[in-house]
Amino acid sequence: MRTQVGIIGAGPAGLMLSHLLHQEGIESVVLETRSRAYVESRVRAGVLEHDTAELLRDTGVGERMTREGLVHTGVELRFEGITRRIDLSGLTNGRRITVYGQQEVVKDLIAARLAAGGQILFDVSEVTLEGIDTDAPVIRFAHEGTIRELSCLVIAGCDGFHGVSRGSVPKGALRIFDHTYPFSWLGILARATPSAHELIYAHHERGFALHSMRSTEVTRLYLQVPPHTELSDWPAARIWDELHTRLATEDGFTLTEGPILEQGVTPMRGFVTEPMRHGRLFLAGDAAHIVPPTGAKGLNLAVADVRFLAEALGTWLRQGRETGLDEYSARCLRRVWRVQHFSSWMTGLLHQPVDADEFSHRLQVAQLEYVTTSTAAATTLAENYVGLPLDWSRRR
Ligand code: RFL
Ligand code: PHB
Repeated sequence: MRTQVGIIGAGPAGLMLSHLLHQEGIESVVLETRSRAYVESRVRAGVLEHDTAELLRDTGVGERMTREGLVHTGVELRFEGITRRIDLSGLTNGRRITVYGQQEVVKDLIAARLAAGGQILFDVSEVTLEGIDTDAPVIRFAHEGTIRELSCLVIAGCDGFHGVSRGSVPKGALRIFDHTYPFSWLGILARATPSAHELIYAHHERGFALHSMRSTEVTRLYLQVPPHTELSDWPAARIWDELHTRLATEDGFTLTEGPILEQGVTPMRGFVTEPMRHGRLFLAGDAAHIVPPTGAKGLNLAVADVRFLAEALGTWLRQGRETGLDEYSARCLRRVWRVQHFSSWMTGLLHQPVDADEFSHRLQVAQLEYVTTSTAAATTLAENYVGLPLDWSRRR
């Protein structure tokens, strides 16, 4: 097999890249270890930045999102039993977020690629990368019982944090920045009408809690829990009790319960690979970086990476200019570190530190008061949350 761009991974990064390349008239093949049903049902992110939603619409894959996604113009911060709203749109010239499940984005992209004749091979195994230091890289893999080879001009490593691409780079060629946060998130999806119209980020002395949603019938909720938490220690009654406690307000907020459809525990880490390129291998999305989920940024960052990559590949393959490819890593990393900072800041603002004491508690409350009162501070949160423009820091 032969193609222009060999893409490893059919998550948001790989699928969006394939879709954008198709629009530039560039061929690609996507290889995915999991089945189509699995990737279409994996529950993960839910918040699309303003520009992510616009990109889906502008490139013809936003129709269902426009119909079914929930547009939000604000988020709520809850602390000391009171709720304060951040007017995201009022503070950012009308920019907003769209609540639409990651697996819905994945479904829409897969449908669009297949309808356009795009090639996605699911259920592949034994994926290895060869010749990334040459100008003729090859991906070897097993599919339907046979070993196959995909020859390409470049490889896009979009295979997530646990993929094989990053590990294919020779030792010493990449610098890794890794930070483990001392807590995890226990997340549930419940068949319950959301208890508020907007997302609620709650600071509480027992730990952070988040109220989000997927539709008018499905609520998504998260609790800060210690690392290595076992789900077996958290029967439904305990989860709901803890959510009621942490989301309570002095004016009697009521949280609607419902059957739990899905649950999981996610460790929180910050991770960055530099550079995001080695020879003819370009890393994008979670394969290159991870952020803690408090800023709702992972999927959006993955999409920003592949926008840069699609543009760079377009100028190279159509005009023969390599400057875009050479700038790819630095261009991505400026955004990656900005988002890494924002996600770390939101995490620190809202989570109970392991060494929590009255002093740290008072500091967090003082900052929450400030962020929800000062227009300058609220604008900082708002513009980062809805997403800075793609090339917000372009050096000229
Ligand atoms: P993905 O989605 O992990 O996709 C990688 C794909 O590669 C496949 N794969 C391979 N394929 C071929 N060969 C191999 N050797 C392979 N190894 C792996 C995998 O099966 C998979 O299909 O990475 P991508 O595309 O970079 O997308 C990143 C996002 O998935 C991730 O950043 C977000 O989900 C993070 N995230 C959030 N991001 C947001 O923007 N907003 C949010 O609200 C948000 N909330 C979250 C989140 C992540 C969470 N968890 C579970 C990690 C909430 C949670 C709880
Ligand atoms: C979600 O709805 O899954 C979600 C929302 C906001 C976050 C993280 C996850 O910060």
